[in-house]
Amino acid sequence: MTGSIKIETTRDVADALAQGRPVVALESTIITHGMPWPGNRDMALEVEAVIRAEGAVPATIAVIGGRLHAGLDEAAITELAQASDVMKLSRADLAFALAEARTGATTVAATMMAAHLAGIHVFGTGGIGGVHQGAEQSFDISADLDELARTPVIVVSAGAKAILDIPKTLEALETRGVPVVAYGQDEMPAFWSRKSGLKAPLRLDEPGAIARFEMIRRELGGHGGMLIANPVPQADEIPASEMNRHIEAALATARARGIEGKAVTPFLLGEILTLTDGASLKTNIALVLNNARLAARIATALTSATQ
Ligand code: PSU
Ligand code: MN
Repeated sequence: MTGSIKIETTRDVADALAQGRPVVALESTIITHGMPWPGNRDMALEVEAVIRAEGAVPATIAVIGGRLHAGLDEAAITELAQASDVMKLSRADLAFALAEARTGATTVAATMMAAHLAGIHVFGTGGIGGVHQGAEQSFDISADLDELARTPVIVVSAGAKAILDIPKTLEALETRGVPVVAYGQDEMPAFWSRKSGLKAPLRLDEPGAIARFEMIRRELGGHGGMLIANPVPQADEIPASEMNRHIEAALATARARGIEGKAVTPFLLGEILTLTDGASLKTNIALVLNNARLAARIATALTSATQ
């Protein structure tokens, strides 16, 4: 009984996919576990509007009552953004939520799986999961990294947060054969900050160049995903020097409270939000919008390249 999972698509997603027009996948964990209400709903709706303004169709991915959705309408997004007890679904739990008729938000890993199933090649988000600080003790390495290695979806992010060990995250991606491409600069961006102090493995400056790179990767075969690291716009950035002390404080609180497993990333995000007095949220929203715009342009370039 393979291939029997039905993906519920909105009409505009179904039409765009059938006609080979650009579609951009969006994750839902960022809505339910990454930002507080009502900023999370506003962000999710604005992101969709940005993608539409670029001539592409947004497809927010989530599991609602055991059904896998690619594309949610405004009412569904609003309901999800306010809901409590929503599961956080990564590769390990996606099938569980479908089997048990649960409601869950998809992480980068599970969103990539669903996007690939639906035939969507580009996905815009904020930050990916990676190798956590202290991973040599905790073994906490996000399933997002293995998903990038195996599933052929282009993920547009603002780099990785410094709540992660960025050098180890880059090493793990290199080991797994995942291209990491900084957009428009040599340096790897660090989410709230344009700079991380680390050179990115690769650099490209145009959506068309990313599409050409992707087409050659397809020809080579067995190509998996790639990570685009798009720096937050200058006007919205919070310098690393300022963020680092908040990150240190959040990590110390997490250690003191013994936060583990799936709870680590949402806990750190919530702590940092409080510590920055909401400033981190404003930057977070700005960078997600910026990534959505680039994702739509890459999806558009890819549809032209494949026609
Ligand atoms: N990083 C962020 N914001 C987020 C996440 C990560 O800056 O919302 C979410 C994404 O859904 C990502 C997930 O896929 O957390 C990673 O969680 P974990 O480290 O438990 O794999
Ligand atoms: Mn983890």
